[in-house]
Amino acid sequence: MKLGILCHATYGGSGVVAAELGKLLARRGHQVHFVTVGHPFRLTNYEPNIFVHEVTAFQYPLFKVPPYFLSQVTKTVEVLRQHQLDLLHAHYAVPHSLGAHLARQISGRNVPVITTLHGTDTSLVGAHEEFYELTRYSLQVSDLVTVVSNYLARQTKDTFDFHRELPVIYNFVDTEVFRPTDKSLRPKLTPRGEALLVHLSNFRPLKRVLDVVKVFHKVRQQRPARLIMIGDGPEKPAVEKLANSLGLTEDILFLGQQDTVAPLLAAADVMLFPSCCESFGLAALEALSCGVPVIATNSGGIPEVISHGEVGFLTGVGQVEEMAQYTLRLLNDQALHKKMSHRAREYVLTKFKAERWVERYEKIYQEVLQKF
Ligand code: GMT
Repeated sequence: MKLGILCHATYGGSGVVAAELGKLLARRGHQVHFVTVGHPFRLTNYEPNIFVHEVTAFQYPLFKVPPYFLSQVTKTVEVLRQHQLDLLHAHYAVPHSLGAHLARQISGRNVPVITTLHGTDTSLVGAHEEFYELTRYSLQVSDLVTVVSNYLARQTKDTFDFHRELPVIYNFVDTEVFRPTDKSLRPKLTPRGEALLVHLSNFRPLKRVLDVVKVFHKVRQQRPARLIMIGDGPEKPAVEKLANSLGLTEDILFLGQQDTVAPLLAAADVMLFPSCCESFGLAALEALSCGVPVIATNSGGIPEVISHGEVGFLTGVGQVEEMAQYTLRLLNDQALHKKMSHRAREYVLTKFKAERWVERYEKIYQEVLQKF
């Protein structure tokens, strides 16, 4: 098949899923064309069958900001025609679903549009009155809408009064890249052999990054430990301020955005993932694949990813004390940690291995094309 993928190129789960999906589809022999504003951050090396069509900013004094959306539609029209695409797959409803729909109308190439919802596109952005009607319309004109968890399916039905089928295609992980064995960075990160905790996110308020520091503070009062914070975003100044006021600056490493996160995750003992609302939680899945148990909340789709007591522990949102207790339990009981770490890896291999879910997307493409 010749596939067009519209996705965000910035750091974030939806862009990761789209990029990883494209890579694996290309390896299965499909031709994959990304149409993006900026270069997708997980597509760093050349891969056969992958083509990236970056949208260029159209500058004109009349425009306060370049109309990227229109340029992305134009680029998609061009790619649809020139490469005779069979299908468009929009990741993240706003604005890609509408963009794909407009491009097919303008191009005169009547191809199916599949929209994959990732969470914040419907819960925060799409549900906002600014974009509600536009998002609802985009879902209606898509030939198929998929979601990344059962939780998101329910939420989408309720928010948009959407009653067509919503196949759940979970996030997945390349278990060859995210693997437990690469511990090469550990001595650099914990030079004195301390326990190592990790957090990875875009530091938006819903990630509750301040809770990460509060949990770490409690753990740190009981035993030597360090924390690596991967990512960047609006909450970072507040987090740094809190770390400073608690005297933790020596023990917290703010690494900023990183292109290669697997060896950093694999070096850690426990991941802290205290989000208040998460449709799935890809970062947690990547940690589990590295054999790192996760302390998270029982909100949104997280319980579909983390089974409490098996591969990590779940608490209510904001239950900092409980999170710290679970973390300490894991750090202080080596046998328990080993058991959970092993189970986490096995669990990912059986439930979330990339090939399984990529095949599911491929099958869905074929079914949609047959019916179209
Ligand atoms: O978590 C974010 O803020 C980024 C966001 C995105 O769209 O890039 O992630 C969403 O999509 C991921 C991939 O499907 C999911 O694993 C995340 O859970 C989801 N984030 C939220 O629901 C908050």
